[in-house]
Amino acid sequence: MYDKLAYVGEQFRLPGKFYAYETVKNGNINSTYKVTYRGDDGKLKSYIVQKINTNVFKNPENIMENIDRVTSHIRERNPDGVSLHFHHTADGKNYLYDEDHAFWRVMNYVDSITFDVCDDPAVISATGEAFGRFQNQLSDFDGSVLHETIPDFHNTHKRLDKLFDDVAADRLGRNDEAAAEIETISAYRFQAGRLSERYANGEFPVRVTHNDTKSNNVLFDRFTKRPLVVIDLDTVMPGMAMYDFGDAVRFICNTAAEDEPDLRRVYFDTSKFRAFCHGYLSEVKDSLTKDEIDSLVLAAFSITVELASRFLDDYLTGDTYFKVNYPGHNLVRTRCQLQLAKDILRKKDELEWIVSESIEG
Ligand code: GN1
Ligand code: MG
Repeated sequence: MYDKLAYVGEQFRLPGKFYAYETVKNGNINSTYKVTYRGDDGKLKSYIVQKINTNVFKNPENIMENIDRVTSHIRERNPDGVSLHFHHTADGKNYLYDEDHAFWRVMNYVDSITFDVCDDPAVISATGEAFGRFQNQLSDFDGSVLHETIPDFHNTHKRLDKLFDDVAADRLGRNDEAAAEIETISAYRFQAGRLSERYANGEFPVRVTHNDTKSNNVLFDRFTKRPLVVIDLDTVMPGMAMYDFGDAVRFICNTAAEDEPDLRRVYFDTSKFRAFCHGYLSEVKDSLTKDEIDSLVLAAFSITVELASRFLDDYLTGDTYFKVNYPGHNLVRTRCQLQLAKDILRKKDELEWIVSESIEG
């Protein structure tokens, strides 16, 4: 890896001498490294180097074009904020294909912390604010100029259709092991696919959305614990605002990790939900429509079932999409997400009430 990263750094003309690198472990798709160089003045400076998974992102140049547009728009709205900058190679491109046709990019490293698990209500609320603000910053951005980097990314209805096609085919003979999960998703199918169907029918505004609002995609100031910048813009595309909300609470309100095998530890934490709603709605309560606000809780349920179906589909078809750490990892992830979806459904009334309470202030 050292040689490869040194080569990539050279192509992006990073100044100084390659000093060290470490692998950044979060992310199920791309490979991320923090690389550090020692400048001529002896000072250390770090960068983020990423290898994009071209099995998932078929046209990675399109991602870079989208990111360029979105980051410049955000910089105009918020000139004093921290922002993401991509380095260029000698031929002026913000990406590089190496000799194995792997796709690389390099960006500035922002000294910060991220939260995979978070118990502090102030930080959870600040995460909500950050994603709410991100939504607002893009409210006047023309989504039609964006490439659809992964078509139908959060079309839950289509995702579920695909899952059941693969269940019908059972190519690897893995259905038996997942029988209970297939049955649960089948029971949730109509309800979970409903919002995406209504969106396809034009019943909700088309927003420019982030589409991967995990809390560790917000960088925080180490000391003030205030949000600095929203990262991971690979899937910024037109979509439903409430799905960004839903994906964020799916991740941050889970009492356990996204792939927790012990389901007794997996709950949807209503206090964390209250904290997130507080921050998020303080930003967007006047910009979202009533229909969108009324669909926030259903969106949390829907995207949780959607992710369960994506993990399960990957399991049934041979684990080719998400990185897995052990055999059956995708099935464990599926079970965890379904446990969470079940708890969201059970607490639906309470969660709806928390949303309305947060709007009032
Ligand atoms: C993937 O790689 P990462 O962690 O940024 C996935 C998301 C899922 C997430 C689940 C392009 O995101 O949709 O919600 O895993 N990204 C893509 O952890 O499929
Ligand atoms: Mg991501």
